[in-house]
Amino acid sequence: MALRFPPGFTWGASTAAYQIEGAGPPGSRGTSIWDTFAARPGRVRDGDNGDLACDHYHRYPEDVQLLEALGTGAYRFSVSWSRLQHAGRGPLNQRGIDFYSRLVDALLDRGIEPWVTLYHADLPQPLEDAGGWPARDTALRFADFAAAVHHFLAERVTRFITVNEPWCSALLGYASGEHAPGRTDPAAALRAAHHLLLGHGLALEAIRSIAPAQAGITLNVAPVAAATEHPDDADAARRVDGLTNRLFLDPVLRGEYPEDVVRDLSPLSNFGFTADGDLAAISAPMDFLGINYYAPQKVYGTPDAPPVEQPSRYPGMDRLGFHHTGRRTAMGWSIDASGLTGTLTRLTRDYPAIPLYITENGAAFDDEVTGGQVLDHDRIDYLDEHLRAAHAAITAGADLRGYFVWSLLDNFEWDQGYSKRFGLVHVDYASQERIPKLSAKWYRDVVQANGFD
Ligand code: IFM
Repeated sequence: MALRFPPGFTWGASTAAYQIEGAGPPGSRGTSIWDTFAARPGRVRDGDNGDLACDHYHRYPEDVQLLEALGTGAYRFSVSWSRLQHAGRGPLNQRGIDFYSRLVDALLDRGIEPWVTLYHADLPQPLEDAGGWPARDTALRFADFAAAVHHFLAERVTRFITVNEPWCSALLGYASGEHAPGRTDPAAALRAAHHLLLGHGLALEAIRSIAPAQAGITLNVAPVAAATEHPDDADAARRVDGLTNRLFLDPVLRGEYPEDVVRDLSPLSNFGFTADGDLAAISAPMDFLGINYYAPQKVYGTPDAPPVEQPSRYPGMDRLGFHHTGRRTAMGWSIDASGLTGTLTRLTRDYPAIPLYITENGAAFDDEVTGGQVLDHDRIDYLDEHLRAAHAAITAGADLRGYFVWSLLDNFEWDQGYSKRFGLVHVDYASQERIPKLSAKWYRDVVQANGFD
């Protein structure tokens, strides 16, 4: 069925610094927690790391041309904190400023609006050594960094995302240890979550003090359902929804932590890390909320739950089963676009009056290059279904203003290294050749039509 998005709808593609840039010339980037983590045996699949990645540092002109060919009016990328401040504090490094200036200018020359994410997973290692996100000072350092970045970009960039997916940085980084810095300390993970949110609030204030900007945070929001009607499963679903979604949405959009989640977590923490004024800073009005959507989750909490599929990411919940059913991506994640409609309508109902952007949505598949082509019909199907689901939410009243595909390029998928390919553009990591996949051509047509015929 033909379908059109609202006039002025933003179309874009997303990436993140550590996942694509590579280190660049020797000495041009400080060490981040991902460099350290990737150097530890067994932490990243196949021993991969971000030393070269897509070598975007050198190849950004070609990547900007790929974006131009897609026809998207927007590009979301992150700035590397450890490139701009090797130690996570002090004046910005000139080589880093020059790199991002060149990138921003190249985008603006082609009429592509830069959407800059200020923090996307790559904390400078010296700040981790000083306590990392569980330490309050990291939030203050981040606000200084955000102000300095806005200072040099202010005349060219007006769209900022403060923090990407604080859930991942806090809970995968400090509770389950699947992501850098690889700590397994649930109480520290809760402090990290609070300080990531505080960093967001302080950064918002700092960047607005420099020049007007449109700014928001990006949260990974996922629908969580009980696997059965058993009360233990229902309670597990409530708790996981609390820890995945409401622990972040409520402070940002309501200025409070959800009571039931605070109660659940009381054996681990009394939330004494929340100082006077923190929640006011965290809930300062934003211009938009960014949503990263990939898959719904089904949760078991019964004693006879199927075995846990991963180390516990949920502080205070050690026995927990997750199931992904039906069609899945190469990540093993369920494909269920109705979860996106549900997420957007839930946000509209429970947290009204905030414009929404899907800042990431996409899927990894085991793409094959045949005769110089990648015919990724499975990715096209995934994107098609999710865009239709997003459109259904708009029809139902969601104030959705834009959509960014994850990702422009195949890239370093964190603990999965280069084994998972999310890009619209295939990257041959040995030669660094880029091949736009069939999905890139498909997306170009969607962008051009502002929908589907
Ligand atoms: O690659 C990541 C990205 O860095 C953050 N959101 C999820 C993507 C896929 O896992």
